Parts: sequence; C-alpha cells; structure tokens
Amino acid sequence: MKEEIVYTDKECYPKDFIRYSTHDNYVELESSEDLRLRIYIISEYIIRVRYTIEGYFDRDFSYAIDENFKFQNHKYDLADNANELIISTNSVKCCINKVNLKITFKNTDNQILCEEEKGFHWEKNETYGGYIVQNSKKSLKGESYFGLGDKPTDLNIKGKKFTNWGTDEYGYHKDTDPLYKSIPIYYALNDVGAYGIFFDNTYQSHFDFGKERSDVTSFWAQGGEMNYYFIAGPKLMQVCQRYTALTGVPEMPPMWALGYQQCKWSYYPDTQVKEIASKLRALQIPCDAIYLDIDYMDGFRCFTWDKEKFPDPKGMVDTLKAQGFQTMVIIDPGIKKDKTYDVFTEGLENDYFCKRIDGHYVEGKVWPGDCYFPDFTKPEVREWWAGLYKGLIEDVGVAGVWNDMNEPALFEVESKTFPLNVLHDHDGHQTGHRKAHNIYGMQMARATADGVKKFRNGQRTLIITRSGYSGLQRYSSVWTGDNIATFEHLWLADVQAQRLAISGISFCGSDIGGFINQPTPELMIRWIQLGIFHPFCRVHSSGDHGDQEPWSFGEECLNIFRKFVEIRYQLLPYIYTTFYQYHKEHLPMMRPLVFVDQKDKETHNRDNEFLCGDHILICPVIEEKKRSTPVYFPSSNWYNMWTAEKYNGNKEYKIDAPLDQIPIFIREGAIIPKYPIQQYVGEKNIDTITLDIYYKEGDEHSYIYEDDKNGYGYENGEYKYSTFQFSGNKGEVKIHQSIEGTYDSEIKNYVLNFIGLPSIVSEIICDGKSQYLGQSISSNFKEIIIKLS
Ligand code: MIG
Repeated sequence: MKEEIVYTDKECYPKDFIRYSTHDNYVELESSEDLRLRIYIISEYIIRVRYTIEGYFDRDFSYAIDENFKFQNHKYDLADNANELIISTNSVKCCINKVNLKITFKNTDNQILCEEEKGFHWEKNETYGGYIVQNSKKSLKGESYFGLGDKPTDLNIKGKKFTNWGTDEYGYHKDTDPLYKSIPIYYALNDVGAYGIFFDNTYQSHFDFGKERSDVTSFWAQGGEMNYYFIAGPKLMQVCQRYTALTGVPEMPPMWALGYQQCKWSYYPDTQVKEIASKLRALQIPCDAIYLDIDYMDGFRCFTWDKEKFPDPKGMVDTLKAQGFQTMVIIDPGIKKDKTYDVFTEGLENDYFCKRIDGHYVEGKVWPGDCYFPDFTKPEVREWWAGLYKGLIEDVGVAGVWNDMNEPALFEVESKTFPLNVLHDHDGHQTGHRKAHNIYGMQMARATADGVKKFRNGQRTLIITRSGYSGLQRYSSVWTGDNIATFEHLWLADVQAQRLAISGISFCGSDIGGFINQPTPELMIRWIQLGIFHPFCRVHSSGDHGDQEPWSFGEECLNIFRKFVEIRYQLLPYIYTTFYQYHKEHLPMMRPLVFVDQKDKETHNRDNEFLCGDHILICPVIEEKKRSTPVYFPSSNWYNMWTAEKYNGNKEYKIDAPLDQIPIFIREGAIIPKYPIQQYVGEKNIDTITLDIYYKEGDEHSYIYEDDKNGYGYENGEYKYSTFQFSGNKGEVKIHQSIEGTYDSEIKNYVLNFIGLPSIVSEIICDGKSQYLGQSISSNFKEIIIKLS
C-alpha cells in the first residue's frame, strides 16, 4: 500500500539523497537543496538528529546540555543497504530512507519504536527570515505521551497540543498554555517500548500529540534548527534517567531546604517576620525557612533594603537564625531606572542592559516602575549579577534566593514580555529575543546560583526560579507560579509536580493552599497532605486574599497541618536519600505510576497517585468533602501506613481518607528511615534513628544517604550510603547492610520497628551476636537475622 502524504504549497522537504560520509561520532547525509542531516551517536541509547537547509551548520551550542555530560564517541555500525542506511548501537537502530531521508527508530529486534510521517520539513519564515522547522511522526495506536514540564493538564498528553513560550500566567487554569517554563522533552510509550524526544530548540516551539490529526505526532519551532535527541528505553524510567543525565542535575541541597517553608507576599516589617517565626515555634510547627517578598526592598530596587521596614536586616536574620530559621529573599530581573541607584548606573555604564535592534534600551514597567533588564545571556553580565549578591548573602546572612518575573514578565503590554526585536548576547553569538526568550529566566537563575554560592562560605544554598528551560535544574529549584485556592489546583499541583519530575526537574513544589484567594480549612489540609511529599514544600499566598499561615484556619486544621509537617520531618532521611538518587542516578523523585509499572496498561492514564522515591505511594484527596478515594496500586504488595493493612498490586481499591489522613502506602520489604520530630533541621543531635521495616516474603532493597547536610565534602566522598538487602521468609528475616563512602555519621544506632511480621520475634542476631529484644543496634551492622517463632 502506498501512503499519500500531503504537503501544503509552502512545505519543503528533503528530496534527492546525494551522498553520506562517516565521522568519529556522527554520520552526515546530503541531499539536494543544501540539506544536511547529521546523526550523532551520543551513547548506546541516545541518537541526536540535526538538520540544516543552508548547506552548513551554525555554531553547535546549547544552554540545556550539561557540560559534565560524558560524550563517549560511542562506537556504531553502519550498513549501507539498497534503500536505507542503518546506523546501529547495541540498543538502537536508526534507519534512514535513501530517497526521502525519513528516519525510523527500531529496537535491536527490528521492532519499530518511532516512524516518521512527513519527517523533517520546513517553511520559509517570511517575516523573520530563516525557517519554521517541523517534524512529524506517526502516532501508533494505543500510544501514550508524557512530559513537557509545567503543563497544567492530565499526565497523559495524548490528543493535546502545546506551545513553549515562557509566560507569566497569573491565575492559570487546567489547560492554560503556555505557562512559565519551556521544557521540550516528551516521552512516548507504545507496545514495543518507551522512548523520548528532546527537541533542543529555544525558539517558540509547539507539540501536537494527535490533536490536529489523530495518527500524527509533530513538533515544530518558529526558527532555529531541527535538532533533537532520540532517547531509547525501553522503560520510561530509563528514558527519564538518560534525559536527566543529558541535561544535568542539581547539587545536593542543604537538608534544611527540604524542610517546611513559610512565605507570603509579603511579610513586613521585620517585627512581623519575627512574630511569624516565634509563632511557628510557639505552636510547634516545624519550619526551616521564612521568605521576604518584594516589600523588603527600597522601592523594589533589587539588592537594597527598605530602611523603615527593615532597619537592621542583619540583626533580624541573626535573630531568625538563632531560632533555627533561614531567611530567603526574592530578586526580580527588572532594575529601576533611577540615576541615584548604583545597580542601575553600573549596568548602564557597562552596557549590561538589553537593547533593541536599533540601540534603544528595552524599557518595561514592573514593580519598581520603569525598568531596564540585564542581559543574562552575556557572561560578563552574569558575573556582575553574581557579585551583586555579596551584600545580601555575605553581609546580611540571607541563605538563599528566589527569582521571580524572569519569563521575563512585563506589565501593561499585551505580549506580557519583551518585544521580539530585543538583542541578546547569547554567549557571544548575538541573537534576537525570539531565540533567547525561553532561556532568559534560566540564565538569570544561573547567575543567581553562582553568586549566592560564592558568598556562602562553603555552605549550600537554595535557589528558586519561576521560569526556565531544560537544564534549569542544574542551577535551581522551581515552583509552579500563581495558582488558585481551589481543589482543581490541588490536583494540578499533583500532576504538575509529577510532570516536572519526569522532565528532569524534581526539585519542585506548588504554593501550598493556593496563591490566589484563601483556601477553606479543608483545602488547606488536603494541600499540605500532598505538599509534604513534594521536594519543595512551601506555603505561599498573596496577602491581599487573607491569611494563610497554618494557624489561620482554626484548631483542627492547625493540628492536622502540624501532624503532616511532622511526618515530613520524620521522613527527611528518606526524602534526602531520594534526592540523592536524583542527584546521583538521575531518578525522578516523584514517579507517576506509569513510570514504575508501564506493563500494566491501567497505569497509563492514572495521575492522582504517585510514588515518592522507591517505596512510598501517595494518593492525595483532590475532591471536597471526600472521605475516601480510589487508589490504584502498581505491582508489589503495599502496607497502609496508618493501619498496616496489606493490599495487592495491579488493582484499584477504595481507601478511607478521613480529614486527618490521606492514603499513604509503603512497599513490602521496604526499610524506611525516620528521624525524631524536630522543629528545624539540626535542632537535635540525632544519634539514633528508627527503621520501619515492612515484612515481605521475598527480597527488596532500600537505601539511606547521609552527609553533613550543608557542605561540599560529599563531592569528595564524605558521605555514607547504606544499601539494605532485605530478605524474608516465614522463619526469619535477614537484613544485610553494605556501606559506601567515608562519612563518619553522627547516627550511631538504629531502632528496628517491624511491621507485618507473620509471627513474633524470638531472637535478633546482629553480626553474630544475640541482642535483647528492643535493644537498638549499631548503625554500621553488616547483617541482622531476625528469628521468627
Ligand atoms: O506580579 O513578588 O509568582 O509568588 O509573590 C506578581 C510578588 C509578582 C509573582 C510570583 C509570586 C510573588 C509575586 N510575584
């Protein structure tokens, strides 16, 4: 059967193949019309596809790819057949049709994973020059799609269409598009397996997963190159790890950054900040950080203080520190046009601000009034910006920084952002805003991270950004912007966090309770119950919509809120370990069910429940007045954390969810480390932790990662990574521990807490010696045997 592919008049496509040549790590093909196609063999699993239609390739430069990514010059085989060229690694076959240059990706069993429809094609961009570069692939029956960062919609994005163009979207809703971030990685899952496509093009880009035509998936951009990475699986989780390795991971955060954080727009004056802090302590709500929003500044001038509201910033920061709080401040990109303001005059003198093509500055209104904007795509500007943090960080003692409005957002203009004729340095290759828009925010966060780090005296920091592009996670955590206090937004927070995590950005969270409007007590409770399982856990709200501190909703809410924050603090060693798995093994911290059990088709459309790390399954309650909720369990057997009841995997159950509980399940065989409750990280000298051990007939692995929680010694091996091998049968449980790293942990003892044992313990033998029941054991044990009677 001959397929008819219909091109429009404007669409051009590769025609006559002329020749190919082989190189160390790529194969280049030429066809008529100055078309060149390069297939780079990045690794056994990653093939990069890059086209030009101008006869030569432009500078190869990407803000997304991690410079630490190890390009291995991977060896490949090339077969030149009558109809196609076949480039193969040990895991992927990339087959290129010699007539039309269409590409088919297959696995080594010759099964088709991804086949082109029109494949690469392009149109002249009459307005701006260059080309609109497009690619369309066949959408297989039953194929599902995932990814794309902060999109506020169902996890499975089949049948939907999206645009990437960083936008300040106050009060967005389900399906609002685009939002703040541009993360052009998508995953496809079909009967053969899973793969990913990372379209590394920073222009405004678009993705269509069978919306325009149900059997076609396509992506295109308004300019730049058709340049994408095909990432093989066959498991979604592997694709995710490979994408995350390619675009990088953050360093380990200070452990306090995983604590609860309190924010509002805005806490001022300093006396109010201190009151909030004292109240958190008085009411015993664990908390590690307090935020200052824009009102701490003098007329919204970045790097200044309002001397009336904050007469003694260092004094305030020190007072907070003494109570165990870190101080975080906001910094926006807009620099007030004010000849008496040194940041402005310095920027002006050194030519650091963005200009339009004819030499005029981009002037835009934001909080300070008329502003100019640093060109963060210029290395000297980033350097300068980094240096500006000395005052806040070194002199005042602020612990970390929150970057907002960096889409960049402008008031009072319809586009909400810069005009397109703004020029950017783009690291030495000047370009226009069309290409630089989507990376502006991440380059700001990058400069911020460099600066803050420089002045932290060897302590780790926390950076948060609202906007960014793939790879932003190397510099910063993120939040999901201006959400609303509704149950719909609680669900959005859940899916957005999962989606960000699989898009390489695990360190994320939502404004708990909703930024806009005031939540009901019930909503506030349901939201913190989810929020404690997001790496970035912060209550934030717009102060003009009423109070949102945990005590603002009555006694019952306060008590339940506290109970959940306490669970978070108990689980910190587990969450920190999960962060380490992200940092080290590129595993997402939040794992959608389909990413853990893709064989089970039921998981392909589930998006309420997810795994936090290896062993904890959570299902938030996303409907008002619901006191039970359906939960689908991926394979394995699961213990209800509240009742220790056991559930089988690959089934749905209705689970009780009274107001003070949400469904939380622990995988059988898991060992979950738990801290005692603290009011902030480091409050207590912890020498003993509890291991909750969930019995299983069979084997399971668990891990604990430890280091000094705040320094960089871990980069030189000063950490302790314990692997626990659990194996259980009716007569005994054995736990074997192996330890990696040189960190001499302050945790010397484990208290063992067994859940679900089939009979009572008759003896515990630790490294060959019999123990008293209930006695804690050395945290360096090699093997414990628990005899059951
Ligand atoms: O125009 O700094 O998303 O978190 O509190 C609003 C004030 C600017 C938007 C951020 C929000 C922050 C607010 N900002």
